[in-house]
Amino acid sequence: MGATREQVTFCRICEPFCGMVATVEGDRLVALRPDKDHPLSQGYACPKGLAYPEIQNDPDRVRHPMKRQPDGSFARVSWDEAMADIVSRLSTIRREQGGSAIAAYLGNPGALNYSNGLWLQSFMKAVGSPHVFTAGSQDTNSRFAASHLLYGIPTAIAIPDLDDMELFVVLGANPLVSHGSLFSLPRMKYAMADVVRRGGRVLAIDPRRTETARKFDWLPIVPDTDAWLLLSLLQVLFAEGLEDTEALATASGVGFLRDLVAPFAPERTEVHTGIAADVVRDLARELAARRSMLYGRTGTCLGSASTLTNYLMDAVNLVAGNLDARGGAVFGESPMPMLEEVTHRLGFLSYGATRSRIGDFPDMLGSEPAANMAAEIVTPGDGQVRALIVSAGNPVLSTPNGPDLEKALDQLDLMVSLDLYVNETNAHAHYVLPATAMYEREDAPIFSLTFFGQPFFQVTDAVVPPAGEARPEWQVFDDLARGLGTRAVPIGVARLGVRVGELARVRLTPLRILDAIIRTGRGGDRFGLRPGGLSFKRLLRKHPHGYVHAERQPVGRIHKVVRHRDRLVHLEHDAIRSEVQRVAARTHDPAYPLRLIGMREMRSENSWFHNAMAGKRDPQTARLHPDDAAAIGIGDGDLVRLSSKSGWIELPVTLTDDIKAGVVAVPHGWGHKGTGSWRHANAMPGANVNELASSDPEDLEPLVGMSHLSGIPIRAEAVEEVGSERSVAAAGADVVGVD
Ligand SMILES: Nc1nc2c(c(=O)[nH]1)N[C@H]1C(S)=C(S)[C@@H](COP(=O)(O)OP(=O)(O)OC[C@H]3O[C@@H](n4cnc5c(=O)[nH]c(N)nc54)[C@H](O)[C@@H]3O)O[C@H]1N2
Ligand SMILES: Nc1nc2c(c(=O)[nH]1)N[C@H]1C(S)=C(S)[C@@H](COP(=O)(O)OP(=O)(O)OC[C@H]3O[C@@H](n4cnc5c(=O)[nH]c(N)nc54)[C@H](O)[C@@H]3O)O[C@H]1N2
Ligand code: SF4
Ligand SMILES: [Mo]
Repeated sequence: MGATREQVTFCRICEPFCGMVATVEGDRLVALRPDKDHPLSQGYACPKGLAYPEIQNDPDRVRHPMKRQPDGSFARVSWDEAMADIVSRLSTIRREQGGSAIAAYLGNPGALNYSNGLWLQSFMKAVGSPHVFTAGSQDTNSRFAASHLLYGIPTAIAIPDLDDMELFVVLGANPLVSHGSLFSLPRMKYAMADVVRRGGRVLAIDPRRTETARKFDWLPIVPDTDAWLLLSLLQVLFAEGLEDTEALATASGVGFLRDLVAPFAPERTEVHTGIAADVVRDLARELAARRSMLYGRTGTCLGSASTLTNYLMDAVNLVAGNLDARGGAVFGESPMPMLEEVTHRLGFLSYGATRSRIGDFPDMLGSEPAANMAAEIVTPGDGQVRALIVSAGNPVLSTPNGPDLEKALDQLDLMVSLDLYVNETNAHAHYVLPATAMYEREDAPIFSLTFFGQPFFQVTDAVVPPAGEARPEWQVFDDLARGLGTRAVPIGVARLGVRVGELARVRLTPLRILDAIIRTGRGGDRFGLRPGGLSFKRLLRKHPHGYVHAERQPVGRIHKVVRHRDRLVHLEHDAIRSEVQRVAARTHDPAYPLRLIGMREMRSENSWFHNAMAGKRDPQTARLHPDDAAAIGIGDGDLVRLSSKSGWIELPVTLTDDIKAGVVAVPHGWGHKGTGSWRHANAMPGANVNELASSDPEDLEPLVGMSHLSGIPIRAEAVEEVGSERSVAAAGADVVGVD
C-alpha cells in the first residue's frame, strides 16, 4: 500500500457529470466524495456515483483478455495472442465477405466516454461497414430525428431554463431518480424545487406517480398516448388564439401544423389519454400564459410514435412562445463551436444518409436500429453480419427480444467485446477484452456540450492506472485497424487543430484531439496565438473543478441553431402527417389489455450496477395497481406472468396506488444469468423485461427505427405454485384494460 492522496475528478455514470474527489491509496481508488467546489454539483452526488469504487475494484471484473472455451467458460490469454487471432479472423471475413460483414455495437457508457465512440465509428468507416448499432435506438434517436426535421440538425435539442421558469412540465422523465438526460444539471431537483418556491409549478405527466410526481404535481396519462395529448394542446392553442405570432415568425409550415391539429379537440382525445378535456384546455392556457417548457425523455422517446411525439413537444413549446425564450426551452451554447461545425460538415450528424438492409430504416448519426441486430446476423445476402464487436454494451438485456439475439450471436464467425465484466451479451463472445474503467482514463464530456444548464466544461486526468491489463477502447480499435492495414483515426475532427502532416507521423491519440478542440474553442489559447488561453493542461491545472463559460445559457439564437437553408424551423413534413394518420388508425388487441412501462431505480444503472449494489437494493418486481391485481386474484409478493405477443416473463408483484390502473411498471436491465462474471447479480432473481418487446421491423417506429419499449400491450395472469408445480390461471381476459 502506497501513500494516500486525493484527486479532483468527475463522475461519468450518467449525464450530470457530478464533481468528485477521489481518495487513492497507492494505485487503488478507495473512496469518492462529492466535490463541494464543483460549480454545478456543489457537493451533490448520488449513491451510484459514490459506490463506483465497488465497480472499480470488483473482484468479478475482467482484468485480462479472456478467450471462450468449448465448454463456454473463459480462459486468460495474452493481448498478443488475442489480437493476432482477432485480426486474422477479421481479415478473412473482410476478404471473403467484405467490410460490411463486420458490425459493432456501442453501449451507453460509450456515449459518456470521449474516445470510445469516436474510435469505434472511425474503425467502422475504415473497414467500410454500415453496421454500427448503438443504445441510441433504445434511447435518444427519436429525439434526434425530430430535431433533424424541425431544425435541420439532429443534435439541436432544447434544455429547460429552470432559473426563470414558471411552469415545468415533465412528460415522460423522472429526473429525481434519473438525474436528467439530454440535460446536464447535477442539482436539477433543487432547481425544480426553486421553480415552486418562486410561485411556479412542476407537473409530471406520467402513468406512474414517480418520485418526481410525488414531490411535485402528478397528472396520470395512459402510456404511449402523449401524441394525442400534444395534438390537443396545439389544437387549443390555435383554436383559442393563444399562439405566439412573434415566435411563429421563426418557423415555416405554420398552416400545415394548424391544419394537422385541427381535428384533435381535447374532447376527442380524452378517451385515449385518460386526461379530461378541461384539464388539457387549462394546461394549454397555462403554457401560453407562463414561462414554461414541456420536457420529455425516455417516456416520450420509447413509445410507438416517438419521433412524432418529440416533434409535437417542440411544436407546443414553439407555438406557446416558449422556445428559445427566457424561462422556457433554450438551446445551449457549446464552448467548442468548431467541433459541431466540423462534425456537421463532415456528415457525421447524418439522418437518412444510408438505409438499413433489414427494414429499410434511415441511419441516425451513422447508426442502424439495434433491434435489427439478430436479423442482420441470420439473414443471408450481401452485407450479412459475420463479426460483431460490442463495446460497453449489453444488448441482450437492453434491446428488444434478447433471446433471439442470443441465438444469433452464437452463429457469428467472430464476436469480440470490450467491457468491465462478462455480461449476458459477451458471454457469447469469442474474446472478452478488459477495458479501462472511467477513473482509469482522462476524459471530458464532449457529447454533452450544449446540454449543460450553465455553459460549462471540465476535463479530468486518469485517477488510477488501468486495472490488470485493461486498455482504453480507442487503443484496441486503433490496433485492430492497423492490423487490417488501415487506420482508425477521426481525421476530420483531428484536423481541427493538429497539422495534417503530423497525422501521418505520430499516433494520433484522443488526448491530442481533445487538446486541439479546447485550444480552438471558446477561451482557447489558439495554439499560442492567445497566451494564457485554455488548453487541456491549463484547464486541468487552473480549473480542476470545471470552467463556467457564462452565467446563463443564451436566448434569441434560434436562427443560429437552425441549419435549414432558410434558417426557419420547418414544421411541414409528409412523414409527420403520415405518423398522425397512423396513430389515429391504431387499434388495440383485446388479448393484451394492459400497458407495460419501465422504471429506473436509484441504486441501479441499466444492467450493470446490480453486482456492485446487490446487497444495497431491493430485487426486481412488477408494480401493479391493486385493482388489476384483484382482477386476477393475486396479492403483494405473488408471482405474476406478463405476456405480450412477443414473449412472457414471470416475477413477483409489488402492489401500489402510485400507478395508473391498467399500467404495469417493470425495471429493465435484469435477468442476469450464470453465464456472466457477475456472481452477486447472477444470484439475484429477475427477468429480462425486453423479452416482451418486439424486434420485428413492423413494430419499430417507422421514421428512425426506434425500439418500442414503453407502452407495450401486455396481459397479466396469476402464477400458481403448488409444491414445485406451477400453473398460470386463465384469468387474463378479466384484467382491467386501459382504454
Ligand atoms: N425496457 C427498457 N429497455 C431499455 C431502456 C428502458 O428504459 N426500458 N432504456 C434504454 C436505454 S436509455 C439505454 S442507454 C440502454 C442501455 O443499454 P446498453 O448500453 O446496451 O446496456 P448497459 O446495461 O448500459 O451496459 C453497459 C455495459 O458497459 C459496461 N461498461 C461500463 N463502463 C464501461 C467502460 O468504461 N468501458 C467499457 N468498455 N464498458 C463499460 C458495463 O459493464 C455493461 O456491461 O438500455 C435501453 N433499454
Ligand atoms: N438511477 C438511474 N439513473 C439513470 C439510469 C438508470 O438506469 N438508473 N439510466 C440513465 C439513462 S441511460 C437514461 S437514458 C436516463 C433516462 O432518464 P429518464 O427518462 O428521466 O428516466 P426514466 O426513469 O426512465 O423516466 C421515464 C419516465 O417516463 C414514464 N413513462 C413511461 N411511458 C410513458 C408514456 O408513454 N408517457 C409518459 N408521459 N410517460 C411515460 C415512466 O413512468 C418514467 O417515469 O436516466 C439515466 N439515469
Ligand atoms: S447523478 Fe450520475 S453523474 Fe452524478 S454522481 Fe450519480 S451517477 Fe454520477
Ligand atoms: Mo439511456
